[in-house]
Amino acid sequence: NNIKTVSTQPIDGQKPGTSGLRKQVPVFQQPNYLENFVQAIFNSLDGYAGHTLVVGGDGRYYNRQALQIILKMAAANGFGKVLVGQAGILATPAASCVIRKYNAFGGIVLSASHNPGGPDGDFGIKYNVSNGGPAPEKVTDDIYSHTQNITEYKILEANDIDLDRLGSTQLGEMTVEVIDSVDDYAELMASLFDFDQIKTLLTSGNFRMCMDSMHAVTGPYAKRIFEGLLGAPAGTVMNGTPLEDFGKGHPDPNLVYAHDLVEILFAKDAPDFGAASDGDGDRNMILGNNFFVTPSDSLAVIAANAHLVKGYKGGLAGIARSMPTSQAPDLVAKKLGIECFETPTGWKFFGNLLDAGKATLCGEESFGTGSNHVREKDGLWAVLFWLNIIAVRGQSVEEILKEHWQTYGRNVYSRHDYEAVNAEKASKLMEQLRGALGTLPGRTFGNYEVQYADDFSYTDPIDGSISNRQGVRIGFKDGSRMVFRLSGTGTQGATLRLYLESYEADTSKHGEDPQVALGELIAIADEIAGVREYTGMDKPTVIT
Ligand code: VG1
Ligand code: CO
Repeated sequence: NNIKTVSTQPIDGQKPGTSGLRKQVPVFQQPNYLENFVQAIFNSLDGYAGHTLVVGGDGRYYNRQALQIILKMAAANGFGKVLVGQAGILATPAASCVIRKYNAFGGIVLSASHNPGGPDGDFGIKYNVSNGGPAPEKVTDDIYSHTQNITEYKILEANDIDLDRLGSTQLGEMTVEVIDSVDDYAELMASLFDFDQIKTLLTSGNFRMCMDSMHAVTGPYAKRIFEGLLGAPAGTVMNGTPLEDFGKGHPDPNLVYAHDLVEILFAKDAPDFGAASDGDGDRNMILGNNFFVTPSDSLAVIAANAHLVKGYKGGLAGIARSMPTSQAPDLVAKKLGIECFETPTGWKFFGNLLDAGKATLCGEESFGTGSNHVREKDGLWAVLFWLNIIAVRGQSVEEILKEHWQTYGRNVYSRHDYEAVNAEKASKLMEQLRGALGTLPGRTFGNYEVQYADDFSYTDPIDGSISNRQGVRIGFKDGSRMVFRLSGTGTQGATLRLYLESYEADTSKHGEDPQVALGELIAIADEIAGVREYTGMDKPTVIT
């Protein structure tokens, strides 16, 4: 047969981060770089012979080439079948949906999410397990150790597969089936949300929405769902054609990078609702007319209103949020009498809680929200959830938020990112901070007295696995918090993330700009950690 065994050597630095292996495209294009990592994934797996693998990506530069390599390697390594999205496209939540629906053994998702794409941009690859979610740390650690010991990889010598034509083809002993990228996902959405009610809202003539797909993967999904199934006017989806370089943009749905949408929603005659998603479709930003919804608040509002939505009428088992996410969801959980779990950053930590039926909704401050319908965060799901809530309540985004704050108080929140910092200096900042933890409790800074200071450690309540050093948190007597951690998704230098939160019960202060409300905490963070000194920057690169 045509299976070729190629000898190779370990390549340094193939350690998966918060969400898979992400590097600049030229790094992935080095001889054997991708092949080594893919073989390491396969070497770490047991019992997949004859089973199904799902593959697809966000359509960025190098997606198609990488897919051809992965298909031939999957065939050479004994998979029975591969399901691949048409044109190589599968949004991350859609890949999760497909893995679950067809009981696949696992999946490979090609994406560097919100990082820019193109020949000089980033590329990424991650492995998802049979529940449809990102591989847990135990698996990613195992993959990493295989990359350090690899000696050969297997690949089938064959012609490339036509990824644009739907249907099945034989690749050696393995079947490749090119599937419609949207069908299964759209069907799942229709099962969770009241499409008739949302359609009535979108076609009523007095509700306007705008969805920015940022030239990234959700274009075809958003067009089919909003403009097709839900009857929104053509043009509702902007930047809706996936491009290999995302139109040279930075497909990160926040107030800085989703500027096209922000301009429209913060104009005088703005539409009622705006949303954006990221490169691979798992993040979302929700905007109202001249109004921004903080992701942590979005999770809290979704939880508080879940009983209004078809797929969640039965109630929530629990909520889970990442540690740096604000405590707004905790307040909703308390009122509902359900548990709110606090996990490390990264969606892989939600998998066990979802599988065990302990949590129904999950979210992160980084514009990620999702539920037990798949095992990834899901951008368009969040947009549909909001539309469904609006359709039922008949209120504006701003009204919904203000009522929410009236009921629960407001968790004023902001994240400050310092990007492309010298990696050594960033580690030094974290080290000195860790060293000072013991000295902080009891100390007073201005109006704030430190109650606790620690480096977050998480014990998974389901399998007992422990993850240490997940971020330094400093909590104050009045409930305010700050968290420091280094990003695990960047590809250049280090990114320092500073997360700030304070609680405001006084309704008359709910309109205040978070940067003002958090002003003193921001100054204290600098005093404690020496942010400006170590980063050499006097202000953050991005504020969300
Ligand atoms: C960031 C976010 C984290 C998110 C991760 C993957 O990680 O902070 O909340 O889960 O990106 O999201 P980090 O380590 O850079 O802080 V995505 O949409 O990039 O897959
Ligand atoms: Co993403």
